[in-house]
Amino acid sequence: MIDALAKQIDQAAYKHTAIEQLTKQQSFTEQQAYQIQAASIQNRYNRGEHLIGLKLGFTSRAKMKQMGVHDMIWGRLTNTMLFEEGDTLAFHQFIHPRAEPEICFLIKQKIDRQLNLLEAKQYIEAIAPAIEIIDSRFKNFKFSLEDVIADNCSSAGVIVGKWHKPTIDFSNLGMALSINQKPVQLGSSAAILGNPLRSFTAATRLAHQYGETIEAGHIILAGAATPAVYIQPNQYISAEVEQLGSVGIKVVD
Ligand code: OOG
Ligand code: MG
Repeated sequence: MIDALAKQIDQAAYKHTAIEQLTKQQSFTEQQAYQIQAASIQNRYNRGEHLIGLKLGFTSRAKMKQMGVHDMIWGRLTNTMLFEEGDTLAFHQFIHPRAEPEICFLIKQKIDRQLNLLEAKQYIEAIAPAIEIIDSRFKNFKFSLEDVIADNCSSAGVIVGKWHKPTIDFSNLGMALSINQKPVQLGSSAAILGNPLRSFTAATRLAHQYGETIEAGHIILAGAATPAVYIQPNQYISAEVEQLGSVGIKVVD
């Protein structure tokens, strides 16, 4: 069951074609959903992709409310999901992409256990503003918590801005998502579990619980501070974070 569902969701992502929710075919638990995610990402590794970090999702009330779910989730980021400023996002390679303003951590040293808030900063090399592109493989972007976990938490793209030393206090920074330089969502980093550092420690807990090691050079996305916004070709998408600056990317057909 796990492998068959994993193959379906991987193919939907690979062919950027929406499918019915997996839970409509077969019910499964949250734990099995993470097994489906792991098996589906194995298909990517078999195609030559590699892990570059982890992402947390539903770490803000705004996101939980938008998507009608009740719990934090985590997913895996691979090298083909990474874009740089100056690249373009090809709309046709997605299904119905949405953008979110995020904060990204760069890992300084290997982490193979749960960290607490006091020690966490020693493991962070740098922080940056980021845009996450999510693209549910399910029709109409509708899913249950189990579905979205199996779907690697809708992960599809990450654009990371300039790195900054983690010495600044990033617990309550203004954040915005803009389209064509016009803000469409406004929030604060405090919306992310009260402090994005909590997302980081949650990532260390979940990675440890599920047997993933966080390596030096990996990135961790803390989760969106605001609801996600659908994007379209010919738009310029940017995220601004107070004190960290902005990052942007152009969407083409
Ligand atoms: C799931 C991904 C959520 C976030 O930052 O909260 C997420 C989704 O909304 O499709 O990436
Ligand atoms: Mg996100």
